[in-house]
Amino acid sequence: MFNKQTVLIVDDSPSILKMLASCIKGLCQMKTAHSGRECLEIAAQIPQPDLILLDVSMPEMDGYEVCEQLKMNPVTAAIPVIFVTGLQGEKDEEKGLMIGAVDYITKPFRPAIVAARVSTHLTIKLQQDKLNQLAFYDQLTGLYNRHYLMDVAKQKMQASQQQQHPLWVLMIDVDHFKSINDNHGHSVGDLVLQQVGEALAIDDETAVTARSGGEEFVILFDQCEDEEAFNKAILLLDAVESLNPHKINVTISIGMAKISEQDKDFDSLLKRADIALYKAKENGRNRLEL
Ligand code: GH3
Ligand code: MG
Ligand code: MG
Ligand code: MG
Repeated sequence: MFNKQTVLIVDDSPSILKMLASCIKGLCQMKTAHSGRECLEIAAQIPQPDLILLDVSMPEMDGYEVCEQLKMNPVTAAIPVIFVTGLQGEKDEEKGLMIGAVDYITKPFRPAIVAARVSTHLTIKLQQDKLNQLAFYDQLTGLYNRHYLMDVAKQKMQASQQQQHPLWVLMIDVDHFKSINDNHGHSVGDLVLQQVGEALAIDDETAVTARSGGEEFVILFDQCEDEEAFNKAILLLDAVESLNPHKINVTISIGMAKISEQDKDFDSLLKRADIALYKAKENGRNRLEL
């Protein structure tokens, strides 16, 4: 789950880039950037760097400005930054740390010190990533968990109300899942949940899929008109029905609700999706209801 970490080294001097790279060789993978602008670009690309070694004195945009921009952008704000700079004044270091850098190394640097500090901050970053993984993701399916869903749902709901675009919520429950467990065992049940999770994980920027608990999933469709929302939901019914893990017939029921003016909070939208899900179960399962 956690790949080898990557450090982005940023300096306008090619020889310093080379020296820094040789200091941390073996600790991590490396990328390089020769300017602030290039750094901002690479930092936002997936897979993102785990740490940035940032020069201060560079033409066009200096390292302080680069760091400020990294910290202002939610996409890059969590990447730790270490300044590596010829500026040795107390005020320079103070400024670097005040704008959010985790460390400050002065040139000329000692290779062993660079390696030790990079290693420390990579360890902290790895621990942070593991905590985030536990806090926001479901460990069985790799989907988002209920906690993350509730956070993101609040934000999406606000944006939907402000910008007047539709938001859909789908509440999804595996049909007769208890009998799958009873007939095939709990570990096969777990495997079924993993496969259902994969089938529900829509690769689409406007969709968020979460396992909300047990054999229940919630999907948000953002900025999605009615017809598109129904079509996508029908594809999900089909995708799950065609899984057939261990030749077991698996189906889901879906309750759908669209945001309306009466929804004061996400719970009220979720409640309507839940009522629709209950209807889908009552009407025979393997179907969707509104
Ligand atoms: P319905 O069609 O009405 O939804 O019936 P159902 O059998 O799916 O519903 P019920 O709520 O009776 O059973 C859900 C079962 O899901 C009971 C519980 O033991 C099982 N379950 C919950 N979480 C997990 C899990 O993580 N792994 C496995 N294998 N089973 C789980
Ligand atoms: Mg420079
Ligand atoms: Mg259930
Ligand atoms: Mg069920």
